Amino acid sequence: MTISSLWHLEGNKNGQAALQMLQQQQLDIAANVILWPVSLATLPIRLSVENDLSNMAPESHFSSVVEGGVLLSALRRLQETQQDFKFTVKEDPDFGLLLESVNGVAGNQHEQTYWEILSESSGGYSRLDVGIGCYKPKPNEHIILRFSTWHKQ
Ligand code: B12
Repeated sequence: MTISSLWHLEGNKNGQAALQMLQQQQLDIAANVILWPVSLATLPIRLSVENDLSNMAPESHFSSVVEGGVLLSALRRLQETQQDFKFTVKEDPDFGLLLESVNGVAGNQHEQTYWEILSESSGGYSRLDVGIGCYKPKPNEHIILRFSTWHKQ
């Protein structure tokens, strides 16, 4: 719609009605843009579960997070869709959510065991520097939940 055709519409009664309709349509479009929920991209991730301490066969799963979503959401999504994947968390007053157990195996203060969370890339492993409630996985990241021991220093 050019300025000259708008001017032409303003000049007569039918034109004014058409102009009002046009303005209403533009308002509707603007309202939809503002109110419509934006669907965020879904990022696939791979999740492995390893427990060498009790000779369990390693498991490999696929899950996803929305863009900017945290690892906890990928674990929840997996738990909802896979019968053989279960986890529990414990809330820490300082650092948020601790991954307490995976598939019924829980970290134990007395035995000094815990679920360590790693990221694997080209065969190299790095420990996540925050917990599952804060960590934002990257697309196609390979996360490993490994049952491990810790030692008092
Ligand atoms: C010792 C220690 C551990 C030990 C705790 C052993 C024990 N039961 O005593 C172990 C090895 C289990 C551990 C694990 C992890 N830890 Co740690 N840990 C520490 C450390 C060095 C000291 C904590 C402590 O003893 N405080 C003194 C006691 C008296 O206070 P407390 O409140 O009772 O301490 C408890 C909490 O700190 C809790 N805890 C320990 N680590 C973590 C991590 C998370 C995410 C949560 C929710 C709770 C938690 O366990 C302690 C004992 O119950 C701190 C560093 C620090 N500055 O605090 C890091 C620290 C808390 N850990 C950290 C991290 C990242 C982890 C892991 C996620 C690492 C990983 N990638 O696997 C895992 C947790 C994984 C999971 N299952 O969710 C980060 C947390 C950062 C953040 N903002 O989230 C810290 C701050 C180290 C850092 N990067 O600077 N940890």
